[in-house]
Amino acid sequence: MATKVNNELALELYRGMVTIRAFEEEVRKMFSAGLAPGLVHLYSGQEAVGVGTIANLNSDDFIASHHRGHGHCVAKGSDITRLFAEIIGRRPGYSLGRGGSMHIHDPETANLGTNGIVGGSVPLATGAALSAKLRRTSQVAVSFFGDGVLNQGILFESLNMAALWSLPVVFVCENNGYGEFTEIDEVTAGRPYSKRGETFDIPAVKADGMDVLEVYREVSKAVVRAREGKGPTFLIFDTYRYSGHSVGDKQDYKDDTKVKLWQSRDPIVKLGNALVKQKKATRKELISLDEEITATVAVAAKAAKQMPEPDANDLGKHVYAP
Ligand SMILES: Cc1ncc(C[n+]2csc(CCOP(=O)(O)OP(=O)(O)O)c2C)c(N)n1
Repeated sequence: MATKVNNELALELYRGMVTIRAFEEEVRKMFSAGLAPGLVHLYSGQEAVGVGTIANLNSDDFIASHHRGHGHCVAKGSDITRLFAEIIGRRPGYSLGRGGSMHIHDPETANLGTNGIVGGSVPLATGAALSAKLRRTSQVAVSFFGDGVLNQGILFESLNMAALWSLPVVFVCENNGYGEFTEIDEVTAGRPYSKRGETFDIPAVKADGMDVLEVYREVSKAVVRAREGKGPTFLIFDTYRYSGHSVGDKQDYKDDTKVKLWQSRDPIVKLGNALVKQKKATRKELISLDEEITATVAVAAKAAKQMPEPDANDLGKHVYAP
């Protein structure tokens, strides 16, 4: 099925990716200024995967994210000031400022949260899909996970259940080439990695994660399939993280030539060039859009920094179900 991407959608995808890039730059500054407790893992470079995937979802479709998950939260529609607030430990944040970068959750956007447990998003999304099926809704669940999850048992258990029960779940592997400081190809058997889906008779596709339109089209087919009750899809998007594993990583394990090659395939530049070439936008319009978004994100970051710190009385909240 060919999915048409109209002008409005293409601009929405562009806007989404620029917002995430600007957001992550602010987070980098916050961490460097000592404002963000714990670690932060930036999504810059991978924007096309989150934005192209989530553009296919309704507000009540579930996502489950990973430790590099700010971009997913932004794309799903969370308020960026509250996201910043959570990351720097301020009370108006999504987890009352107690969770930080890897413990953001937003029930209003059906976001089951960022997650410090590598692979944690896989059973969460599979469970949400089971719940949608049992409740007979048309909701779909997306699990975002890194290539580091390709060798984890929980992935195989979840794929088995999802296939067996035809669950409406889309497995989205963001293959950014590294698990912490190790090249994934050095530690992972079974090529292409999409075969992991095929083993369970799940349609599996490997596609370009630097091309937001390609991501959009592949996920669109998977979401239609899930909504029609035909079960899961396993997608692997090849992408790249521009930053280190977490902010502060010197990245001396990266090969300069490879870095330049991936940067030359930047998803924002790629879509921007296509929009200009197809006369859907002028270069000037795109530059002013970039500036406008960057300024809006900076205002949100500033507002978050002025917010109050967590309240000690909130300590026990959200620990037990009401
Ligand atoms: C279950 C578990 N094992 C190990 C870790 C430590 N750890 C944190 S991030 C990470 C690498 C994950 O790599 P990948 O899934 O490829 O994601 P990326 O960081 O490349 O985006 C590891 C091993 C963890 N948080 N959870």
